[in-house]
Amino acid sequence: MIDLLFVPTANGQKATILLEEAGLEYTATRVEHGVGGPPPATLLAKNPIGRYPVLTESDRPGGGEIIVFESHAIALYLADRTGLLLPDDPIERSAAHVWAAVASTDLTPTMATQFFLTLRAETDVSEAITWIEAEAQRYLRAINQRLSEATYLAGNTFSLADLLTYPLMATSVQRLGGFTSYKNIVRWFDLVSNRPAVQRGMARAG
Ligand SMILES: N[C@@H](CCC(=O)N[C@@H](CS)C(=O)NCC(=O)O)C(=O)O
Repeated sequence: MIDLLFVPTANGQKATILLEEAGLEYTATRVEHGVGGPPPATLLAKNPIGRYPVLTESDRPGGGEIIVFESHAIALYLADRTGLLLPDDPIERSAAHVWAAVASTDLTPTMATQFFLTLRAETDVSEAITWIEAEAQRYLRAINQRLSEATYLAGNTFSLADLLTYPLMATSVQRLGGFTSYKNIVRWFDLVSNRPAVQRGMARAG
């Protein structure tokens, strides 16, 4: 049995659309997390960093409980578990890993920092905002260029790279303005938006 703890943010949406695309049965518990509040002990017992989403799989055939946190690790766990979400072709598979990493280690932290600087910071951080928004545009330009040469981020095959990127485009990136100028991202965004599993996952964590 798979249970997901999530907050309704892009990271939570990544986990729910991954689970929907993986076609696995799961329960999902939405947590209302106060800004800056201390993580509850029950969360820290599963994820010492104290962040959501967290996936727990219990009642496994081999026994024991598996706990996975970090949305990127959740994606890889579900790919291993199902044989889905990663292309078989080695060139596309390596591209899927590259663009999934761009989403997880570059664009996501950049957008999280932009969120804090623009919506939470209480002192003048305009220089830092200019810098972080230029960084975000740098990643968007690269993703837009990638999608000028391929249907999906991995190539011809839809993969976990698309799933880890999509919620960022649906939510965080919209804060920057100018989204529609990235024509290839918009074309890809519409394609991914039409997938029923993506729609279910977004609704579940919306
Ligand atoms: N790198 C983590 C980031 C997770 C993350 O930032 N989660 C946020 C919600 S989007 C959270 O739990 N924030 C609560 C906190 O930091 O106390 C992942 O990809 O799962």
